[in-house]
Amino acid sequence: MKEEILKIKEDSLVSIKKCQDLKTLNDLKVRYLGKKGELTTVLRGMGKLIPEERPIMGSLVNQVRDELNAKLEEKEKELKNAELLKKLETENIDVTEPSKKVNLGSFHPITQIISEVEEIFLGMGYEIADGPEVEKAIYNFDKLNTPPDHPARDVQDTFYITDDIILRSQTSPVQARVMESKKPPIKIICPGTVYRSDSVDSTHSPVFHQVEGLVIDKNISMTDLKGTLEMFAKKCLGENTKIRFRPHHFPFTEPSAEADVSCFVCGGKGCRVCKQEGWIELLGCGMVHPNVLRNCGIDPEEYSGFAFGFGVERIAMAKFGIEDMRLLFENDIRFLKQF
Ligand code: 2NL
Repeated sequence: MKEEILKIKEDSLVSIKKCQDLKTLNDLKVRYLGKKGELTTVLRGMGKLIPEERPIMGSLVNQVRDELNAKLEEKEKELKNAELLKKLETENIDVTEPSKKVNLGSFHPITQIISEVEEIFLGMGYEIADGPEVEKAIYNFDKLNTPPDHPARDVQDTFYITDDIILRSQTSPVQARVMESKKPPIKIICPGTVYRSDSVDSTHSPVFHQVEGLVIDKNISMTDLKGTLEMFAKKCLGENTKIRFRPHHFPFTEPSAEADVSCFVCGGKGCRVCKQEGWIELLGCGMVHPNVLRNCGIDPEEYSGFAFGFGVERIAMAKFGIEDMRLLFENDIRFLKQF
């Protein structure tokens, strides 16, 4: 029996030593130490021995089993370690490999102009206000001194939802709402989308963008308007920009004017951008009509104010040299990537 045990010991130690993977190692464990394993079988045969030999053989089997267990454990650690090293070697990451190119987007030219205008006016102490695009006709027209028979209110020119509810044709209704809800001083600009029933061509779109501005306080005069808009023109189009005012008519301002700026491409000599004029029309403006103030709950004897408004598409087209307004709405990446 002793020889048998020692043979098992020798065989198993050789097998463990040669073993190359965890699966085989587990098979070896079952083969030698499992319930039906070789060593266990020997132990079962002890009954045939003479009583004096039993404890000797028993202790030998235990000794061999302990040694086998220790060797198995040691080998298992060794194999697991080797497996990990192999994994680390094959699954390594080359951090020097060039990465995939990320396609960074950019802001739409209209968004860029609006942000730039906002920065300029925030810097002059203005607040930014907004309001509904589906608006009551009373805010879009009546309160702004534009009565029901005014041509701008024709269904040819404005989108009607009902007789009283329209898509706003300007952002002034936002300003009317602010005047109603807040005591002067008021210094706001209102950028936003506006709608007019125009056919699409290279200079018209039924959906476009506007920025309007409004200042109401005691003793506001035309000089404040001129100084503010000159400052704006220089900050927006360059410090050498000159500005001129021409008389005009708007229902919501009196007096009213349009302001032109010297062409920022040719400086006034005449070029393609200013159509040989030397000047580019920038915006409409004026002193807020006393009727408008009254309609919005402000006493025109106590307060006065100025207002202005311009189309963002027109500024974007002039500034970026875009010749067709439709390009701003088609969202062709090849076009947008240029800004
Ligand atoms: C233009 C002209 C203008 C205003 C807008 C305004 C607003 C209130 C009161 C008085 Cl609440 N005026 N806005 C004034 C003058 C001109 O816009 O050509 N826009 C594209």
